Amino acid sequence: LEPLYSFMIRVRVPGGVASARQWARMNELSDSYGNGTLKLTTRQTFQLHGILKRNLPAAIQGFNEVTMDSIAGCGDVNRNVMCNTNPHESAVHQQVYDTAVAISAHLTPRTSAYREIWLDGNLQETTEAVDDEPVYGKTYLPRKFKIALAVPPHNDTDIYANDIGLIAIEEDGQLVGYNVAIGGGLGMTFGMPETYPRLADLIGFVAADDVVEVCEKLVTIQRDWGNRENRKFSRFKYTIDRVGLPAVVAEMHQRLGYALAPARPYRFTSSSDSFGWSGAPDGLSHLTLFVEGGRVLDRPGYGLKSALAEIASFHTGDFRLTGNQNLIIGNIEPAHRLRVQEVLEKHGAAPKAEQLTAIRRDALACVALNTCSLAFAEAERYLPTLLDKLDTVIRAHGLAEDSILIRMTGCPNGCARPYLGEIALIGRSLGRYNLYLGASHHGDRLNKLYREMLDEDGILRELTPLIAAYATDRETGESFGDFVVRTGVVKATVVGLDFHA
Ligand code: SRM
Ligand code: SF4
Repeated sequence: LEPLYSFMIRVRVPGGVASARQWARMNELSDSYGNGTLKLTTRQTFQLHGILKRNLPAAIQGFNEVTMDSIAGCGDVNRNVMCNTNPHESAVHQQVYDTAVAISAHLTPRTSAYREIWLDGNLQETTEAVDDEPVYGKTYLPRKFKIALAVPPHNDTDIYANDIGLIAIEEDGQLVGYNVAIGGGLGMTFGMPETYPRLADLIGFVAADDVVEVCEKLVTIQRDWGNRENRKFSRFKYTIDRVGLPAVVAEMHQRLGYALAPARPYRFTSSSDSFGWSGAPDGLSHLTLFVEGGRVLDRPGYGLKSALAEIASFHTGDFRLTGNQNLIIGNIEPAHRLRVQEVLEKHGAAPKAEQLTAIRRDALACVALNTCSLAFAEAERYLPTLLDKLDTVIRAHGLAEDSILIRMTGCPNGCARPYLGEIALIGRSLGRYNLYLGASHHGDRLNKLYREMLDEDGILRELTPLIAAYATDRETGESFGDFVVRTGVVKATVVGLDFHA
């Protein structure tokens, strides 16, 4: 008798935008085959947990009916391409989103195996034609590869954490191209200082029309130069540190046949989401909802999942998954604005952003226990409880509206991008966390280890005096991360190789 295996499936959503029909289908599939919840991930995809092995084909066929798939959700290929989500935030947003979709389409594996296994239900002898992978070749990549785009001043996709980060450059209201940053990646292993998180380095500017080609060349360099002997060192960041950034850039110029122009000026000011309504009340509007831990569910008194399912039945716009595990109900037509609000209120899921502290609104936690087999400790299920306690300290010091990025993961792989947390808690063992401090508020400086193996009392004991000092001694506009670096609580991490120093 075979054990009752259950699986997680990740569904790719380039740029995070799903139609109302797609949302409705994902919602149904999570009830029919999953554990009744939808997980919105830190890379703007859906995850369904608890799918029994026998139900995998039906679930995958269900995504396919609404033109969604799980190709490149995982594996040694380019993963979901991230993009800012709120169309209200920039006039060039649509063009940047179109670039994200174009990069995703260009780098999605062509293999027909997915269709044969999951959709047609009959594995055929593959032919040369269907197995032709123009970018990946026969070997695919040594490891996963990640690309994100952002439109300044919003770095809500944390572009520096990606193998390729693209920063949209606008001039006179027009998109002219992208600054290109390469070599970001966050995973590390405890006890192996040769592994480290690293932020992407800026290498130049490319015109909008050429950006897909630049991504392709960089992917092929990693395909050809990446370490295929030890997966611990096979991400692009290690390739770059092994051969040197200038060598990678020179090779890219050679493969392109031209050189990138110098990077153009830009400025990021934040990496969190802006909550509540935006857009024009008499035109299309957008509502950003806080989704704790990215988990869409119903529980007594709080029916977010039911509310969103009802909204999907009449909404003519879209659902936008943010890189901070939140959700934007996008492009709401004027006639539906009130109705959306009423449905959310009826289900007890209306935005209460103003009642939450900013630290909670901007928090990230990875899945961790009980579905992630790599977790040493809790994250998604525990962070809300810890935040109840931290909120008391935050409110006592008048910091309820001050955004401090707190991020928790159950292991050092970095799925909630903890190394970019102004405060980060990374699981070491059940109930014990390493505390990291001092990342910048907008994602361009890593944090640093401050204390090890803290339990909850230890976490509160360490953080309480730092929060109190921040409230009284900070300079105007100074973020918590900058404050702990300026006051010498931790040293700034300047480059990835300094992370453990
Ligand atoms: Fe992740 C592996 C969940 C974003 C770095 N990640 C996993 C697995 C699949 C565990 C496994 O391999 O068995 C987790 C599934 C848990 C579960 O039960 O659902 C998992 N990762 C997640 C998600 C769902 C976290 C979340 O709560 O939102 C995110 C889904 C992303 C997506 O939609 O594609 C997620 N993972 C990330 C990120 C953040 C990002 O991409 O912006 C990172 C750090 C960035 C990076 O890649 O450098 C990340 N995940 C990892 C790693 C370490 C990679 C490395 O280079 O060392 C692993 C382990 C591995 O690949 O061997 C991993
Ligand atoms: Fe699992 Fe670790 Fe990723 Fe959390 S950070 S989801 S514990 S692999």
